[in-house]
Amino acid sequence: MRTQVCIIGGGPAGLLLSQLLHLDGIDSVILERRSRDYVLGRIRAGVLEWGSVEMLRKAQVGARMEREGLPHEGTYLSAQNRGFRIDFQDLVGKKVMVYGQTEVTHDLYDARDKLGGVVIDEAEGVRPHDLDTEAPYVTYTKDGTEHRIDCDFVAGCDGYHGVSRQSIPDSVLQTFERVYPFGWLGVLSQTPPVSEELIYANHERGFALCSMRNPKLSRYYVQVPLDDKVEQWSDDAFWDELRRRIPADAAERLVTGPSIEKSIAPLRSFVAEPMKWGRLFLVGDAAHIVPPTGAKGLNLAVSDVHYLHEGLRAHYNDGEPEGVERYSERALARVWQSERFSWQMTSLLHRFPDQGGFGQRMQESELAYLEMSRSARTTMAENYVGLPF
Ligand code: FAS
Ligand code: PHB
Repeated sequence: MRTQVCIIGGGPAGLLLSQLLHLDGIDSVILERRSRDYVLGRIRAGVLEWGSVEMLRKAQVGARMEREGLPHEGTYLSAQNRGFRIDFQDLVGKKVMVYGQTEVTHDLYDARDKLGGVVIDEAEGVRPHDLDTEAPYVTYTKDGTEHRIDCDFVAGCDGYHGVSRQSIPDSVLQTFERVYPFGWLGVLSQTPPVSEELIYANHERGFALCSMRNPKLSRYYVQVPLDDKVEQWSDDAFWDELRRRIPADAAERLVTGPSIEKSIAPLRSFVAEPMKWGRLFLVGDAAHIVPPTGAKGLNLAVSDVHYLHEGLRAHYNDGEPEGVERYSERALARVWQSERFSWQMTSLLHRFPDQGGFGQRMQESELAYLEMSRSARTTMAENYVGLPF
């Protein structure tokens, strides 16, 4: 088989890139390790920057998001039992869209099917070859038969544990990492959200987040020690801990119910440089990870797709090589801005084992300054809604 762009990974990055390339007449094939049901069953991100909303519209994937998504013009932060609002619309004239990654992935798969996109799932042993030549190719096994795809470029959209980043020689690859000494215990429940907008809560017992997927489906998180196991947390224990950490008025309104999904995710900041080597591009989680505090993970995957799609379109349709050649430089500039913001939000809102009383007071005073200072809230809003591409 031959294609112009071979995409490894059928998550949001791979699917969105394939869809945008298709609309520009550039053919691609997606190789996905898991089954479609498995990919569609993952519960992950919940907030889209408006730039991501516009990218999904551009990809002709925005219709259900427009109908079912929840535009949010602000968010709440809280500390010491007091909440205050960051008014995105008033401060920076922008908003975000609450629409789950699960739904985005569903919509992308539907769009690829509608246009006859080629997504090969349950592809095993995917391996890119000759990436440092002008004739790369990718091999994989499906139903016991080995296959080869010849291509012009390989897009590594295969996430943090994928094969693409490992294909860049150690002598070339540089990585930067910070692992946080805690995780997030997340619960999905078919209950009405406690608040119209999200609540990010700083508390001396640890961070908590009140989010949602729709008016009948809530998503909550509490910070837990790294060695906690999800089995240790009954639903009642989770709800009791969440109530302790959010403002009393919200705690009183909280409607609890059985968890329909409950899991613990570790938190890390991670970046691999460069995001291009030979004919290989790293895209999304294959190149970087952010702690979910700033709601940037999925949005950074969309950001990379923006730069790579623009570069490949100029290469194929205009004979312009610059976008492809400068992909890594351009994508990384925005990656590091999101890494900075996600690290700052995580440092501000979580309880660190060694921070002591002084550290807690520093966090509380920074939150108090955010509440009193319009310019501080404007900075927070500008970063949260997403910096320009
Ligand atoms: P993905 O990991 O989504 O997709 C990669 C795909 O490649 C997967 O389908 C995988 O099966 C496939 N793959 C891997 N190796 C392969 C191989 N060798 N061959 C073929 N296919 C292969 N972000 C937020 O903004 N907010 C959140 O709340 C949030 N919560 C998260 C919770 C968890 C548990 C995790 C893991 C991530 C969370 N994220 C969150 C980040 C997440 O949303 C990612 O940023 C987003 O999925 C990135 O999309 P992709 O880059 O497409 O990577
Ligand atoms: C979510 O709804 O899953 C969510 C929202 C905002 C975040 C992280 C996760 O910062």
